[in-house]
Amino acid sequence: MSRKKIALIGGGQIGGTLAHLAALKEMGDIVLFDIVEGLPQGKALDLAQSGPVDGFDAALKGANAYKDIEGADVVIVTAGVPRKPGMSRDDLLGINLKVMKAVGEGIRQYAPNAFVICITNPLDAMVWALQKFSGLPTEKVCGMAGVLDSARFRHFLAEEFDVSVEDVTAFVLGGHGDTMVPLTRYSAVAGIPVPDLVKMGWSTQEKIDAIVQRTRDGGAEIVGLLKTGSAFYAPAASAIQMAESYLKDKKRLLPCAAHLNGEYGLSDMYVGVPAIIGAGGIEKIVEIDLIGEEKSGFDHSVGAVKGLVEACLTIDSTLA
Ligand code: A3D
Repeated sequence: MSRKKIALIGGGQIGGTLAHLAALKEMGDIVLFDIVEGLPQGKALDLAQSGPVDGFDAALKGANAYKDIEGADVVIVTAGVPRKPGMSRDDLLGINLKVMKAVGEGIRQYAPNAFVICITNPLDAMVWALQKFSGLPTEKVCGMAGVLDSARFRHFLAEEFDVSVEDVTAFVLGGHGDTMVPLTRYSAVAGIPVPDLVKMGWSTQEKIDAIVQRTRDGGAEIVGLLKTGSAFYAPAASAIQMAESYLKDKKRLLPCAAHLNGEYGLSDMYVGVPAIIGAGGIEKIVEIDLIGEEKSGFDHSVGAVKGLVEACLTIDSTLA
């Protein structure tokens, strides 16, 4: 059996970390693509030279031509620009939309059977545009944001409750922006919902509210500290989890930006929802009950994503 092929479009901070994780996990042979000459080649060579030390067998190749991604099983897209302090994710729309066009055309030509995971921001609008530009089936194109936002929520909850992160599950849905919706009712420690833990005196509602807000601001907190770019370790780990679920047909139920056509009352939209990822790509979208502030928060977030999609349509009418 030959190895799987993983193509990483964008060889920057997240792209390089993705390549490292994919190699360590022996997920397959890896092609790191970037428009900057030398950057992906240099990173690929450096990573390949860590193979004898870490004991992994994977071919790593840097590339500046789309032909090199030919036949990829998984494509993870981070091409574009990240935000700097003071910028919102939405400020990246114009420049990253052009990048999605080039990337989508490259995937259409050379990797039409791949499972594609987009990470480029503003996420929900960029994955929507990438699916259109690539022409791939909607169930084979999704966006990574919910796994990361939920991981941030899980980390803060684990710290608050002083328990292992492994025992904390959490859901953050909606668009990947200031309007994202961390759902405390669907978040738990070993199955005990967070609202019950508050009643049991493990924390207070005020502290949980502060954690919810810190989760929403999780990306900005890191941008403020780094000053030169945005988070990359946790975003890369999150996309790798999604890719593994596809390659190993694990059927993990993960929050991700999935194409909705009727689900949650929305049509032709990408937004963060719980979905099962298996060998068929996004195999099932799980419609959970949202009540009160959960529902209004989700609707508000969907409204923000719709605004970004409209902005894409204004910039590029071929998307209509
Ligand atoms: P960075 O380190 O700048 O890497 C981006 C790479 O893309 C650079 O090496 C560029 O040369 C390359 N690039 C630019 N244009 C093209 C093109 N047309 N074709 C191929 N490569 C190109 O950024 P990063 O890795 O830190 O972040 C990448 C993206 O992920 C940004 O848009 C971030 O905002 C986004 N991001 C999303 C999340 C989510 O949770 C959704 C989290 C963190 C970052």
